[in-house]
Amino acid sequence: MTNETARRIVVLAGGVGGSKFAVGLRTLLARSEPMAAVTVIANTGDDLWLTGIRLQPDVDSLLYALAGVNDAERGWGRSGESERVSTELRAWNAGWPWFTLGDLDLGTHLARTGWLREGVGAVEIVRRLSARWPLGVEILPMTEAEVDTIVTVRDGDGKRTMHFQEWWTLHRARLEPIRFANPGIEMALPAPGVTEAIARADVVLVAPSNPVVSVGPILSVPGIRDALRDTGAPIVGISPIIGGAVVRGMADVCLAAVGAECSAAGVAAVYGARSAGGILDAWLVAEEDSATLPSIRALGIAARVAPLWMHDTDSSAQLAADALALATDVSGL
Ligand code: FO1
Repeated sequence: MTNETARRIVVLAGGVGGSKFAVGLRTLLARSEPMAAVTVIANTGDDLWLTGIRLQPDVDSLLYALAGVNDAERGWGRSGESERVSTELRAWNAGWPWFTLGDLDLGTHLARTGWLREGVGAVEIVRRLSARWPLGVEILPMTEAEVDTIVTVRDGDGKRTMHFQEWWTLHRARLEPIRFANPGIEMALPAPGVTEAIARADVVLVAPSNPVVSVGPILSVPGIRDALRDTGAPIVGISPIIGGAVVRGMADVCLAAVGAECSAAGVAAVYGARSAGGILDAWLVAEEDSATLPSIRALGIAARVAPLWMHDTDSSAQLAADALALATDVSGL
């Protein structure tokens, strides 16, 4: 297999589910297709400014997980973390007392913020951060523009808006979301390399991330949907809903806010069939959701059952193998 014929695989991903999937895909390819190249297009809607520094949570989750330095229990931040600075910030009443900035994690944010102030773009910043470890996967932010997700919640008989991170980390998504928006995203451009990666991909995979607040923002960047529509690559997604329930996080309340059913079929409908103006050619659902196969196929999306639980790297690698196998089948190769 020469480099020209080596497969190029693009993954659309959010934070935690995306990270596990990316690690599993890398593990699979290291065994079966070492020349394949993987580009993960990361959601940046979770990003925020806090005490003057810029955070990119989903990018950092992917970075840390692929580097093997992530805190797997918490699902975010660095392993072996300490919180001396965060304790001081609370003492100064600076930032958000409910939002922990670990000391090692702050190193990432300070490096990123310093480079941003020098005029360095997000793609180059992620490249510099990635260069520290042999990730074996390229991480690309979906855009270099700042398009933070803002949530409108019901507040009594009124409404209130807040940054996604306040809604998620302080309120734990308990405030009923009415709308998610990424102000300014309509003016944003795909980050350099994003549409090119999609155009020349042999396979595009949609990781089992939150379809509304993680994959949603990626699809909202002007130009990315068009690139997905036009690519010759089969596009295969993995349901983030197993047995009719979310695996973790708050996808259920997010789906309700956009009027979608919290099910494997409901998420497939949110993405839509590529043949009907959506993005999916095929969709992997868990055995527990095999009853939804006919309704997914009725949307014009090929559908197949596979084990979706990513308990460890082997099960994540097997999921990646099942997704690639489905991609091969739908592309008729
Ligand atoms: N999540 C929490 O639940 N509590 C926190 O204090 C927290 C801090 C934090 C700091 C940096 C970072 O990159 C992520 C952090 N997260 C925290 C997780 C974050 O909310 C998630 O990674 C995603 O943005 C939501 O999926």
